Amino acid sequence: MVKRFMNAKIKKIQFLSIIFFLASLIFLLIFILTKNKNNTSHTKNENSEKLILGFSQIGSESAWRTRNTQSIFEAAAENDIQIIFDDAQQKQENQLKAIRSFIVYQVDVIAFVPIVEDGWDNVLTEAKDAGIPVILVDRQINADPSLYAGFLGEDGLEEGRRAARFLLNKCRNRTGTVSIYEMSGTENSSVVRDRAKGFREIIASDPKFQIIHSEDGDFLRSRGKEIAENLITSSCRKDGLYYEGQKIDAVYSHNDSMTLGMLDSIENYKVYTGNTIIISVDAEQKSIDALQAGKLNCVVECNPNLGPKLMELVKDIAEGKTIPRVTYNSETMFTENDDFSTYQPRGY
Ligand code: GYE
Repeated sequence: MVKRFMNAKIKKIQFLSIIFFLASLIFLLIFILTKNKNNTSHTKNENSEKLILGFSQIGSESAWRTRNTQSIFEAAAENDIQIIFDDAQQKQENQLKAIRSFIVYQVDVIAFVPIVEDGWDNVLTEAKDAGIPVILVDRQINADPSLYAGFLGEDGLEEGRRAARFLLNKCRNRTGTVSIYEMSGTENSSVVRDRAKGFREIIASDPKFQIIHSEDGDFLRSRGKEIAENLITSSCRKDGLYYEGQKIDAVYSHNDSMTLGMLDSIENYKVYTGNTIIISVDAEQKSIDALQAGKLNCVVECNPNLGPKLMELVKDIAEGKTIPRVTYNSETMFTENDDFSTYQPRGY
């Protein structure tokens, strides 16, 4: 009796052991297959016909940026190029992560808008080691030039020069100092450095032009509004804009978003700025509307429509061609002296 009971017990343990072993084997097989599948999903399908572009955009801080992104997506679709897109939410660390993920995915080309000039050498070295060419879009960087194939974007220096030339011409008959207040964009970005440098290069020709203050508005409408509000509330004057008691004769704003924010506060506080020369950069529709309404004097264009040219460069690189180190987009300027009936809709 006891023997029979023991035999039954042993058989039951053996049966359970076999079940456990089979279950473990099945689990292991599922784990391996799933892991392999995940690994392959991180790398592109080698048979993929389409060119794959990894694109890291800095964010959506302005209408200009939004149009820039749209232009790139539209052009990619027209050229049958697949985009892997990342919005960095204005953080460089997110761009570094995105570029590394593009490398893992083995995209054909990487393009990105470097939010600031420094801190790109390591990740671009990784891209170079992976054999993936890189194109800088919109902004430039301080890095070994061999780490990227070329730059496509605006000539920020010339944009700054155009703004200054307009101001010099506007004030050519004015005697006495012309006090300039500058609202600059994102600190340490190449475009801010260039727009500031180009502007200063031209006004340096006449000592009556003095920049009395430069404030970082980070290209944001909210900051432009806040900067103007601080000027207005601290001066308690309604007959113009003042900085530390000094009348501001001209405002040089590095982008329309900040300019429009400044106009918001001017309107909210009902300040008279009819004698204040306001110069802005970008040329989004709202700033052109403000120019035509007499609220601005000059709008320097910075063309966000980089998509078509970028796709040409991507295809050239993918075919092993060398691309130009620098490719500028065509840009112009709009001023109070124009025949506004000739203006076309800006599209952003
Ligand atoms: O002027 C501004 C955007 O990098 C040229 O960034 C671009 C600038 C543009 O936020 O509106």
